Amino acid sequence: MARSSRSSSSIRWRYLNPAYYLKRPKRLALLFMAFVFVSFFVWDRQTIVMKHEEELSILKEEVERLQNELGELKHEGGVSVTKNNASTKHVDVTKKGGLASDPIEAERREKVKDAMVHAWSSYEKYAWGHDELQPQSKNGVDSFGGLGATLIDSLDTLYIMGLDEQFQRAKEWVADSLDFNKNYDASVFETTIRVVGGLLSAYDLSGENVFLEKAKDIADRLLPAWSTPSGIPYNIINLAHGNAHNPGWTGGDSILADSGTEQLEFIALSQRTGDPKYQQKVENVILELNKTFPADGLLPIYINPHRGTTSHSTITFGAMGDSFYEYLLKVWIQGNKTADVKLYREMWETSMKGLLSLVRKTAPSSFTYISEKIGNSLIDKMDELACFAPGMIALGSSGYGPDESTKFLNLAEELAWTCYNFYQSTPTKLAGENYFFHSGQDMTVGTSWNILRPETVESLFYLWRLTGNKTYQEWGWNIFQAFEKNSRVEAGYVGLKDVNTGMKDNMMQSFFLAETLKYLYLLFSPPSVISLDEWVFNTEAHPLKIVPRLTQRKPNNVRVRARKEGRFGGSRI
Ligand code: DMJ
Repeated sequence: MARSSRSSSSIRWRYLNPAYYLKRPKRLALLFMAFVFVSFFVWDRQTIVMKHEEELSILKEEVERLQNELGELKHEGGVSVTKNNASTKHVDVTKKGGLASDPIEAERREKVKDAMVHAWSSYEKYAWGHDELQPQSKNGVDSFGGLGATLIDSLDTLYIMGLDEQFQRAKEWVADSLDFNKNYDASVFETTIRVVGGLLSAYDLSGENVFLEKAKDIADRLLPAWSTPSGIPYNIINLAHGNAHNPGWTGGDSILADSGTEQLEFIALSQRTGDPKYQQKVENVILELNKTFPADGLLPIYINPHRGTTSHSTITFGAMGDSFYEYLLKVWIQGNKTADVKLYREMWETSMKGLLSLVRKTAPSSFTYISEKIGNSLIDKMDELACFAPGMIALGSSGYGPDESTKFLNLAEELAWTCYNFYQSTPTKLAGENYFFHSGQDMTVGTSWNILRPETVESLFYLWRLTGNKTYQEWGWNIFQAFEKNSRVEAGYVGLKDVNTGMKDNMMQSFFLAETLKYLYLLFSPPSVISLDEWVFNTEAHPLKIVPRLTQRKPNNVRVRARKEGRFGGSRI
C-alpha cells in the first residue's frame, strides 16, 4: 500500500516537471494555450472593472461639479440668476444667505409667513380666481374685472416666502384660466400696478415665460389709453374693445397718479420684450408734464388729457398724487441712475423742494407731517397713503451730497415716526385713512377706516434697510400684531370700518398680500433678500429686476446683449 501511494503521488508531481512537457510537445502547446486564455480572461475582467471605476469617478466628479454649481447659484449675491441658457433663469430668494438672522427676526418672519398662508389659503378656498375675497361672507368678488387680482398680486410674495406649491397652483391658473378678453372698463392704473407689475415680477423671479406673455397681452390691451392729443392717458379702458375714457367725476380730466404710475412696468416690459413701444408711451407722459413743470415740482391731481396741462385742484402726496412722485425717483433707479434718466432725478429733486414747503409740525408734540395744498392755501391734513413718502425720501436721500442727504434722511425718519403714531394713537393700534392736525391736539383721525394698507410698513422696511436701525423692526412688529388682533378672522383678513371701535368690514384687499405682508416679511429678512441694489419695487410692492436700460435708438443691440448675458428668462415673445 505504501509503495502504491508513493507511486501515485509521484505520478501527480510529474506534471510539474518541465521535462515531462519537453517530451510531449502537444501537451506543451495545450498548456501554453490554456495559459494564454486564462491570462486574457483575468486581464479583461480587470480592465472592465478599472474602466467602470474610471467612469464612476467621472460621474462622481460631474455630480460634485453640478452640486457646487447649484450651491453657488443659490448663494450668489442677494438673489441669483443662472448664468447658462436663459430659459432656466430662476431666482433663489428664500435660501439666499441661508435666511439666517437672529432668532427673534426668524420667529417674526415665520409669523408673517403664517399670516400669508392663512390669507392665501382662505382666498384659495373661497375666492379662487376672483379678484378679491370677502372673508366674512366667504365669497369672491370681481372688483377689477375678474382678472384674479389677488392671485396675481400674490405671486411674488408666495415665491419670496418659499411657498412653492401655492406658487405652482397660481402659475397653472395664470397659464390655463387667466383671460383678459373681458368686456370690462378697467382702471389703467390699477391694472398696471397689480396685474402688469405682478406678472413681470413673477417673471423676473421665476423665469417662467407664461408670465411675460400674459403681461404683454394685458399691456397691449391697455396701450390705446395713451392715444390722446397730449399723450397723457385716459384712466379707464375697455379690455375687450379698447375704448378709453376718463371717469365722469373728474370732469373729463385724467388723474395725476393714475397717469404717472405706469412708467416702471412699461419700461420693464420694453426691456424684457425688446419692443420699445411700451416705454415710449409712458416716457412721453413725463416729457409732456415736464413742459409745464412748476418750480416747486408739485402738480395738482387733475390733468387735461387734450391740452396736457393741469387744472386747479389739490396738491398732495396722498390719494391721487402719491405714486407720480414715487415713480420719478424709481425710474431713475430702474435706469441705473444714468444720464438717460437724469431728467427723472431732476424732476424728483424739484418735487422734493416742493414737499419741503408742505412740511409742518404739530403742537404740542411736534410731529412732522406733509400738508396738502389748494391754490396758495395749505390744508393740515395727511392721508395714511402719504406714509409711503418717508420710504421714498430715504431711498432717494443717498443721491444727494452729504448735507442734503442727512437732511432728507432725518426728514424721512421724522415722518415715519408720525406715521407710526397714526397707528399708535388709536384704540386698535391701527391707523385711520387720514388725519387732521389741529393746534393743541396733534393728530385726529378723519376718515376712520383701515383697509389693511401697506404704506407705513413700506416706509419702515426702507428705513430699516437704509439705516440698519432695529427700532423700525419693532414698530413693524407692533403694527403686525395689531393686524393679527383686529383683522384676522376665520377666513382671511378684513379691514376695519372704524379704527376706534374695531368694527370689521368684509374685504381682504389684494394689496394686503402683495404689499403689507411682503414688506413685513422683508422687514424681518436679511437685506440680501431682494436687495435694493438689484431690484426696484413698483408701487404695489412688486420687485422688478434692475437691468440695463433699453436705449430707444438701439433696441436690437441691447436685446442681443441682454440675451447673451442670459438676463431675461425666456425667448423673446
Ligand atoms: C396700492 O394699490 C398701491 O400702493 C397704490 O400706489 C396706492 N394704494 C394701494 C395701497 O394702499
